[in-house]
Amino acid sequence: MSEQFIKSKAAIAWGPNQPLSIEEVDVMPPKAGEVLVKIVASGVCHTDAFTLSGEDPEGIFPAILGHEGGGIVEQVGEGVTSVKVGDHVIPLYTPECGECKFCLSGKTNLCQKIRETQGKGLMPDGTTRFYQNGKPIYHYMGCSTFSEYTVLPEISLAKVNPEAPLEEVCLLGCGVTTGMGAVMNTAKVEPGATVAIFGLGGIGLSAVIGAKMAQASRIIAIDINEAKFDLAKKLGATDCINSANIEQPIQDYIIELTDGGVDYSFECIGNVDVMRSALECCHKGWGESVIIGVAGAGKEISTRPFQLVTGRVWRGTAFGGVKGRTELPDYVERYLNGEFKLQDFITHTMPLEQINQAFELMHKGESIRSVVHF
Ligand code: NAD
Ligand code: AHE
Ligand code: ZN
Ligand code: ZN
Repeated sequence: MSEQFIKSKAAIAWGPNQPLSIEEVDVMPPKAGEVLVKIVASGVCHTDAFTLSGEDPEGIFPAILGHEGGGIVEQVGEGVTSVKVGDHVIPLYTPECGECKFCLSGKTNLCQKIRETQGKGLMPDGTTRFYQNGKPIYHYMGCSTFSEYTVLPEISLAKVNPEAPLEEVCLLGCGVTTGMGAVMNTAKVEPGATVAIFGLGGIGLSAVIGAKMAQASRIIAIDINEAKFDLAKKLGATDCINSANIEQPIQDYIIELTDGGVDYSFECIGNVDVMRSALECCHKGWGESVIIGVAGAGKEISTRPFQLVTGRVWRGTAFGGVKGRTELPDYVERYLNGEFKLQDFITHTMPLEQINQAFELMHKGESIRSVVHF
């Protein structure tokens, strides 16, 4: 263990379903190709709660969660050329190396250069940069933004315009980019199309923004928490449905409402039953359903194959299909140009010390996004 570590305040997840514990950790300096980042703010995404719940097959403890951050480069390791001290950056859980088979394919944003070690909570060299009393603490999704200081591979950083407030554009590190990207990149919703969006958290509401931008003619927003409907309407939803109040299967209801089904649907919850409804509410012959929600270990999706034989398409998306290093800076520019707002999403802000409240608010359905600051 190097002696040159710095001290950092961090929220440690010691085990499944335990509250995060704010403690001091030792952060090792960045190795070759790595960057030390001072995190300014981080959103709390449902995926953080999912992993903390113990449902994530890749969940590993003790770990420092958080993957929706914004920060400033503090120190660079040997050979790092694309960022320098003082640059404003957004950590990427989907890196972009530009040279792996996936990056070179031009068909996906799922760079696999460091996926194996990232999934084990480690840096690409197979070790961690976080320790406490000499014992390792694991990284999370290659980001660990619930720490004042974190280390990331250079390929996992998008350099963004320093004029953008990191307390807001941190949301582009996951939720908002995922929802908008799913609509515009993955589904490529066209003007006039009809859209159904299941789940109106940070992801679903961002999909509503994407659908409005794509000039969808009808944006049907579905949730079981009606408190989400005002914002959904403000962002462009044309219909809001509380699926808990519908007697018939929600897919049948939507098919009736839309003369045969929607052109595109998006599942933004992580519920495999709703994933089925989302597929089956799509129009025969061409309707496409995009899975965004993350389902727990052991869960499987099902439908009658006839649904696909008759032309519906089932697909999924990670980070909205966005290539982080080359495309995310432009999302920040579009935000700065006023194309969409982020403040609408930030229902709560709090210091890191109160991060457990962010999880409570999410579970009670009272927040869209909580942003913790350092
Ligand atoms: P969230 O908790 O903020 O929102 C989920 C919403 O779904 C809530 O409004 C809730 O009321 C609603 N809901 C729950 N059960 C429902 C049901 N049966 N029918 C209708 N609505 C229901 O979560 P979020 O942060 O918006 O994340 C949503 C999902 O997307 C999570 O599974 C998360 O892990 C996943 N996610 C995936 C990606 C990706 O790249 N694929 C990125 C970010 C988040
Ligand atoms: N580790 C889980 C899967 C979790 C998952 O699907 N993560 C999404 C991002 S969610 C962001 O909030 C993702 O990008 N997946 C692609 C990838 O390579 O992880 C499991 O089931 O093992
Ligand atoms: Zn996320
Ligand atoms: Zn790659």
